[in-house]
Amino acid sequence: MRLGIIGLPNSGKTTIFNALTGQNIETTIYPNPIGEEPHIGMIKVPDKRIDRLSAIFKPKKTIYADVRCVDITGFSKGISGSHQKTSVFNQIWDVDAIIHVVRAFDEPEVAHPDRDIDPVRDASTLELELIFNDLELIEKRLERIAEATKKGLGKNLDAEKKLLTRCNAHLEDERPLRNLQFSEDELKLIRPMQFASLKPELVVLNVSEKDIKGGKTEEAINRLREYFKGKDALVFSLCGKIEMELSQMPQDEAVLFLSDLGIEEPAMNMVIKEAYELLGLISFFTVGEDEVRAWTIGNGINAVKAAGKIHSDIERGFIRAEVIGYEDFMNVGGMVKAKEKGMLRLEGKDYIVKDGDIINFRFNV
Ligand SMILES: Nc1nc2c(ncn2[C@@H]2O[C@H](COP(=O)(O)OP(=O)(O)OP(=O)(O)O)[C@@H](O)[C@H]2O)c(=O)[nH]1
Ligand SMILES: [Mg+2]
Repeated sequence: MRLGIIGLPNSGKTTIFNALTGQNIETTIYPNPIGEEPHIGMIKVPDKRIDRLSAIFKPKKTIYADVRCVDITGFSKGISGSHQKTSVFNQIWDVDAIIHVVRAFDEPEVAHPDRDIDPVRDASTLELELIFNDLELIEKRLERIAEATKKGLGKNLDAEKKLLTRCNAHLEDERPLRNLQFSEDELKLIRPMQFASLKPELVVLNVSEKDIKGGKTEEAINRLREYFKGKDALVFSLCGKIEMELSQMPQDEAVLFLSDLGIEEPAMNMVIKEAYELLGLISFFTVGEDEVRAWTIGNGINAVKAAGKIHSDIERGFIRAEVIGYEDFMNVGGMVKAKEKGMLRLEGKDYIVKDGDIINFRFNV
C-alpha cells in the first residue's frame, strides 16, 4: 500500500510525514520551493496483536506490516492550470490513497498562502484542483474520441464516451469521482485516465497544540465534515507538531507524554488504521521462534494468493494452510495447546484469509 500526503503549502505535510515515518526531514516556516523532490518513507503499522504474539514466541525478529508513504511536493492553488501540473499529478496517481492535510493551526510565523486560517476554504481549494485536473483529462479524451469518430474509428468508443460524459457532469457539480459507483467494466475504462479525484481520501485537520481537544476544533471538524458530506472522505483532527515530537521520542517517554496530554495513543495510529480500512486491507500473521510477522493483503484474498505475498515458491508449491484465528490462539495461549485441542484448521487454496489469521503454509517445490 502507498499513501500520499497532499495539502496546500505550509499546511504541515512534512511534519505529518515525519510523524508517520519517524523521519526527521526539515520543516520550515516558509513554503518549500517548487520542484523539491518528494520525500519517501515507510510507516510501520502499529498492531497490538503483533506485540502480544511477539511476547509469546520471543522471536529473533518482530516485523510489523509496513506502508509506503510519500510527502507529495509542489501542490498549490492553481496547480491544475500550471506547467508543474504533470509532476504533481503523477505523484498523486502513483499512490493508493491520499491523506489531505488541512491547516487549522494558527502560527503567525508560519506563512499561509491565503493569509488567514480557513480550513473549509483551503480544503475546497485543493479539492477543486483535483476536479479541474480531471475535467481537463476528460475534455482531452472526449476530443480524441470525437476525432476518431469523424474518421469512422469511433465504433468501440461509445461506452467510454457515455461514461466520460457521466463523469464530466459529476465533476462539473464540484464532486469528486471517488463517490461515483462504477461497474468492473467501467473501472477498466476509467483506470488509464489517471483521475486524481478517484483516489480514496483521508482528510486530516492539523490543529494547534492547544486545540487538540475542545470546542474550536469540534466546530472546525463539523464544518469540514459538512463540506465533505457526500464526497466520500473521512475527516478527523490531530496536531502534527505533537505527533511529530511523539514519533521522535523513545517509547517510554512517549507513553508519559501521551498521558500528560490525556491521550491514549498517538493519532497517527488511527490515521494508519483508517487508511487500512479505507483500502480494504487486512493483516495475517506468521509466527515462530525466528520471526513473528504481519503481512498485508486485500480483504477477500484466498490462501494461495496470500502465500504468494510471502514468496512465489510458496504460492506455486502450495499444499495446505494451517490456520488459527488470533483470538482463538490467544484463548488457548500457545501453539502446542492449540494443536492438542485440534484448533488448527487445514484450509485449501480457496480459503478466504481473515484479518488476524495466524497461518503456517505447507508447500512443496
Ligand atoms: N504550531 C504548529 N505548527 C505546525 C504544526 N504543523 C506544522 N507546523 C509548522 O508549520 C511549518 C510548516 O510545516 P511543514 O510540515 O514544513 O509544512 P508543509 O506542508 O510540508 O510545507 P511545504 O512543504 O513547504 O508546503 C513548520 O514550521 C512546522 O513546524 C502544528 O500542528 N502546530
Ligand atoms: Mg513540506
